[in-house]
Amino acid sequence: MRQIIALVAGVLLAMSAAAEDVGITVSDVWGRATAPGQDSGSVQFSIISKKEAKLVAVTSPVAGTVEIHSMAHEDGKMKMRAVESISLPAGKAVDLAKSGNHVMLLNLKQPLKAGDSVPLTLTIEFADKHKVTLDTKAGINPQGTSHDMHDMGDMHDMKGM
Ligand SMILES: [Cu+2]
Repeated sequence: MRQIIALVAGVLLAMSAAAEDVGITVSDVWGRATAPGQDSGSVQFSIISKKEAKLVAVTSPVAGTVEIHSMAHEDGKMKMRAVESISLPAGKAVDLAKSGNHVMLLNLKQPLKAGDSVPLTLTIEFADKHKVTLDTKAGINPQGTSHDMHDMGDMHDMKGM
């Protein structure tokens, strides 16, 4: 009998460990300070999942709406649009910035200031439809500290964005 109890306890322990360690690492989470009057900002990060998964949603208490955006050349211009998800191939680091993807914080409730730490909750769905959420924080950099490619502010002022 004691052996059975030990066995059950062992299984429960294994389960809780699995729930905590979902095998996803998010790093380099950053955004840029907003200009006066600007009510949207973009966030970049690098993410790696041990198992095949996809990033399906992001929420933040500072934004009314959060969208996942991709960028593509269309008619010689960079255009961005909201996508439903970003694929995370097993064991492969996905750097949003490198692929031109980013997370868009829209209808900001407060300006993003350099030095701020903005909470983000990522929802990740595995191939078996099982979902997990992951909390992280984006460090806000001063304006104009990075490459033009990352400078989303102006692009989102374009008509239709
Ligand atoms: Cu965007």
